[in-house]
Amino acid sequence: MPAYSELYPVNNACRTAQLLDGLWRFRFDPEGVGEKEGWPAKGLPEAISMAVPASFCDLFTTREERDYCGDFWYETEFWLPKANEGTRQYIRFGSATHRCTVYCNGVKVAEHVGGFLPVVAEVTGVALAGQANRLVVKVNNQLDEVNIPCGATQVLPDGRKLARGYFDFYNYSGIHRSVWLVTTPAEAIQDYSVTYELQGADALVHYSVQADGEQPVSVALKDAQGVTVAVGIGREGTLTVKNAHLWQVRKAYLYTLEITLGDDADRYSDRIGIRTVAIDGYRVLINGKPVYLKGFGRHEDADILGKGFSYAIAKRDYECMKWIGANCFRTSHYPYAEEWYRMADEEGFLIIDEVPGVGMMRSFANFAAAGRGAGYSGFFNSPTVPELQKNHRAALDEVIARDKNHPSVIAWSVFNEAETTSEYAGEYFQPLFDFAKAADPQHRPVTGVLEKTSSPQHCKVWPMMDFICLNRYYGWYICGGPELGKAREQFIEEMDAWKQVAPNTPIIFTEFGTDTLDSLHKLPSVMWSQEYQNEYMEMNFGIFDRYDFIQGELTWNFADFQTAEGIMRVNGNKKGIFTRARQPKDVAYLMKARWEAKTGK
Ligand code: GCB
Repeated sequence: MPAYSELYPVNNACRTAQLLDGLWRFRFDPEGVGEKEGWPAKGLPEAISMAVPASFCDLFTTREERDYCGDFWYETEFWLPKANEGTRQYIRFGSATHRCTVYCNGVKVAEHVGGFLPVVAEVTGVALAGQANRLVVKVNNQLDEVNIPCGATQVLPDGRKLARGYFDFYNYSGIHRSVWLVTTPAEAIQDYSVTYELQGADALVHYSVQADGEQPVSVALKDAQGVTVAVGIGREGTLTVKNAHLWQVRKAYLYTLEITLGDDADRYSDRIGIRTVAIDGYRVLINGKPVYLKGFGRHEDADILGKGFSYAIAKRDYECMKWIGANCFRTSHYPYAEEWYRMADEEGFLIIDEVPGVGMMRSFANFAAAGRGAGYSGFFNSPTVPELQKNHRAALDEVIARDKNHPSVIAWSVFNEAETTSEYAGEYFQPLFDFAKAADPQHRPVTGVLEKTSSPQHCKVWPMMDFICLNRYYGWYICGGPELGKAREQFIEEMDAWKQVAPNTPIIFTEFGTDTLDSLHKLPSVMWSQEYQNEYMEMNFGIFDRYDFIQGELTWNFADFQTAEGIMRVNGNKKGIFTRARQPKDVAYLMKARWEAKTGK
């Protein structure tokens, strides 16, 4: 478990959660002089204003600022009302990309590595009531091979650093998610978890609560009308819910779990959904019933905001995903803002929750190498691998702690397109798979996402997976355009090989797609035209329907998104089913017709 509580901030009679979002002070620190010059205590000299939450990148008008790589600093102030004396106080960042050090009134209060999970800094005793408290954060967005996502930091002839990801999304950086000032009682509820068992029409909810001190814990479960349906006493126990309303795919039902410490010393409430997840042969079961996964690999990505969270964008995206008949998405290639999961809980969407285990193949265009099955760079036999593995494991630990109670989360994805063909990769991943399985109280399926080289014959990791995720681009990176027929044959050949080795394991396609310009129509089709995107999809759907063990199709990508510059990218990746402005390309109507008709297999 991470050293701090991952509980999402709430306001109630015992706790407060105040958003610190807004315009903060900001400056770059290319020489890394901030600490030496005393910025944590004195504040940032010659600072400019900066929006929080947002990526800083697309708010600027020069290339140097947009592509800035190195240390950069944020500063704001916050007040603790005098009434808060006797409480414990925390500053909670939804994320800071990719690593940060947090200072309050000049005192270092937290350090965190990993850009897509919360950072919690306790400021009790450091922040003073009845005065303005200075909050200063140093963030750094360099890439290397010991942190995830992996990449390199190049130094240009003029001395500037440039982040070069071994991955296909722009290295958006900044404080991407909301920042909260949280107060709790001195003795507080720190965490809770729930697991479910279905017994006919009834359900058993096994709960466990972690809290400070020795005070007794009680819990109450309320239905959607606010009626208490079960109560429990003790830090662990089982609630019996008669005639339980199950949380179902695209038909969510949420109960509220209310936890009380002592005689109202602390309270915490959360919405939970009663459902089970299991793999049975080649089927994925939710509440014991098979479900065929339909949807997307996505990104947190939008014009101007970069990877900054916005409820407006998330709302539009859920409306588009509902319109098209989707039921699932993968948080490619990193854990998303918590609000995405809370909305999925309400909408009944399924999530494959991925950690930033991406870029584990040394190449600046590994999407192409991977797509063609050309990649082998000896990535996992480097001496720095133990340190990488430690960070990778920490990300799994933190994501499971953060997301374990979401009914929407049905699986953990340990990596995307790692170089899984060496013995070293097997040794690297086995402990991570074991860890993820054990750390999750619900023991959800654990998976990873395989590129083309990770064939059934050569991949060392697929036997560790509860279901196998494949990214395949037959008809795009392999045999595109006039060779679409040949692409189909090769695709069948590969799927027959999978059928030989794993006929009883579900296969989910987690990527397939074509770059497509919404401005380009062409009869007959050419690659990049909307017509070609349709033909490619029809070919892929034909393959998916041929095999029983293919139990899901999550296309790449929900929307066009920003990447690094290069000759294969036209101001970003254009494989969206929707444009970056979230308008449908022609293919969206094809997918809508298919997905609305397709209820299972
Ligand atoms: C992949 C990667 C994804 C890329 C995609 C592409 O295999 O997993 O990050 O964006 O291919 O479009 O090339």
